[in-house]
Amino acid sequence: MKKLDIKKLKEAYLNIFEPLGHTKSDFLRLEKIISDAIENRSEELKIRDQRPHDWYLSENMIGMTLYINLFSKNIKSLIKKIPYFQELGITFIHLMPLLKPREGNSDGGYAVEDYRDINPDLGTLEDFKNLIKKLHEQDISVAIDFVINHTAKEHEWAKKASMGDEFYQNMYMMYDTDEIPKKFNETVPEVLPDQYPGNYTYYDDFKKYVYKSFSEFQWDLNFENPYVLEEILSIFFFLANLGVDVIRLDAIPFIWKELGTTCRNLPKVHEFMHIFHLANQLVSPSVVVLGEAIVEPHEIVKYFGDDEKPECGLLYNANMMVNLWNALATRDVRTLEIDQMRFKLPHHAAWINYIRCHDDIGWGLNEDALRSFGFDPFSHKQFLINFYNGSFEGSFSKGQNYQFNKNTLDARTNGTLASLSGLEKAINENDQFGFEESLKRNDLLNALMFFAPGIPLIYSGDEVGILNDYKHANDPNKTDGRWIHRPFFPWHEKALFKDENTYQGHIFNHIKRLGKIRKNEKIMHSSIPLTVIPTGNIHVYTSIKAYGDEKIIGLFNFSENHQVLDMNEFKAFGIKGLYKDLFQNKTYDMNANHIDMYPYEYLWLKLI
Ligand code: OTU
Repeated sequence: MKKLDIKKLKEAYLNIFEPLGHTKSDFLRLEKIISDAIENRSEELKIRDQRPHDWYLSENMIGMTLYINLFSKNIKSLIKKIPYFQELGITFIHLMPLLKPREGNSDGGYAVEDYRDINPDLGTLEDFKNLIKKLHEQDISVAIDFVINHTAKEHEWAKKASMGDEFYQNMYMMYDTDEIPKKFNETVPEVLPDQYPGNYTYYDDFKKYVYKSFSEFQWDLNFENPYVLEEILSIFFFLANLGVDVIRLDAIPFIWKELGTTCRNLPKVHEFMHIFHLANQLVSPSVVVLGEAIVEPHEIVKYFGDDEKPECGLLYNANMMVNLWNALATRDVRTLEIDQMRFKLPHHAAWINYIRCHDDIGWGLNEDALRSFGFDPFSHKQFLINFYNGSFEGSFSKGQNYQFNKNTLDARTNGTLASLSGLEKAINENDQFGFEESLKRNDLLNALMFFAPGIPLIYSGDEVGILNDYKHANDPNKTDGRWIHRPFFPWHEKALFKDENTYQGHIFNHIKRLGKIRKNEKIMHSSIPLTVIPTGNIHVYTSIKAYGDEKIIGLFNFSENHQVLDMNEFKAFGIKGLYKDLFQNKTYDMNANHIDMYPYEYLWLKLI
């Protein structure tokens, strides 16, 4: 084992656990777990570990996220779909929760009953290992979820705890009286105020109050207990040793709780993330930790850590996701311009860029920025909620409110990319102009997602313009509103994917082209940040990526009107001479006085 790394790990461990009364001898148990995991790592994976440590920063990375059962039924049949991924240029697949969930409603698999087994509806561990092998053979890397904040209340530990076993009760946060739980409720915001208000549940059969952040059946683990970390890390290595390339740690901001706080993003969470990084380096150094932290913009970026103290390798760029929708509704790109995508990140870090995912859109905009542009954050959020649920006059969107709070009027938004950006409404109203505009909006958002530094991640179905599914609630396990944007994949429309005259084919082929062009340009490597060019036009997001002698300018018109950009600002950035649009091969003379842009047009201009 690398001595230096184990020393660092020990320090990080003792930082957390020494004040809680644990000692160096407790650390020996963790050391043993690590040496066992190293031993269990196959020779094949050890060879895979030798690939460049920053493999996931490559411009080659194009991601897709999908539920196996919704996409292809099960793991075996997913293998048959590999050619589909190849045709689209996908090189990275995030498989939504596939470990054995509780029966019935499992929050889409985020309530796990057994982390060491596969959901029997999807297949077996052997099937899964075989799938990984097949994907690796085609240079497609694989991410899976690891839900570390909570287990299902049917997990073996939880069952033992509810039968009175104290050791297992200590794995969770359980209380005899409601004194402490009530105090938590005073400062901890609710995630699911609609269905599961509050942060605890009382169980009469075993007379305990149990802490839960999400649903009643998802019990939070107690990270103050070193045995929890040991179990969690040994499962992490179990998953890594199956051959997965990326492990998505779910809901990380929630794992550490302290009375009197919001129990989100506390400093200790970062200590734990650093521990994950160090332990991973020891056992499975080519595996990447993807942190799921959908929190305020300035809190998200902290989960990368820094070069000295790295944490996650990948994070969701939730800030950009929200700003994209904001820009589309307002036709104003100013919040996008101060987005996180322009930051130079630590060497090990990259964003996952996405337009929407399996979850709702939470309107976590940068409030200071909004105020500085003259928007009142509260009323602006109300505008966005109503714009995207379609009730705002002139809206093109067909989303739905999620977790609407009638006291605060707060809500989040559900809907597929196509339905949110106008396609569903246009089809319903037989509106040809709206239809064409909605495709342009779709293309624009995808083009910016592919241009931004980081890995573009498509939610399966959005590449063929999938619309909202209003039938989900007929399934008693799918009453949660987020199922509206998690429909079955429309294989019955497959013939249309190749026909550019259909919306399915139009979007599909556009994504294919974006991927091809991106993969061809070294400058699309995730380590290369972009710089915003302040053109004075608030409708066009204008930015440049530069690397050595290479330059690419990205221009994205978020309005339905023609726009004219004054070239003076460009000159201040040393931009002159001829540039070629990578999509239409059209040449642009940057010595001219202005550039004209069509409604919703985007350009990737490369210096020639
Ligand atoms: C995650 O989301 C998953 O993505 C959800 O699908 C799960 O339901 C949930 O965890 C529980 O496992 O609040 O509304 O900052 O925003 O963890 C979604 C992180 C969520 C949270 C996020 C959570």
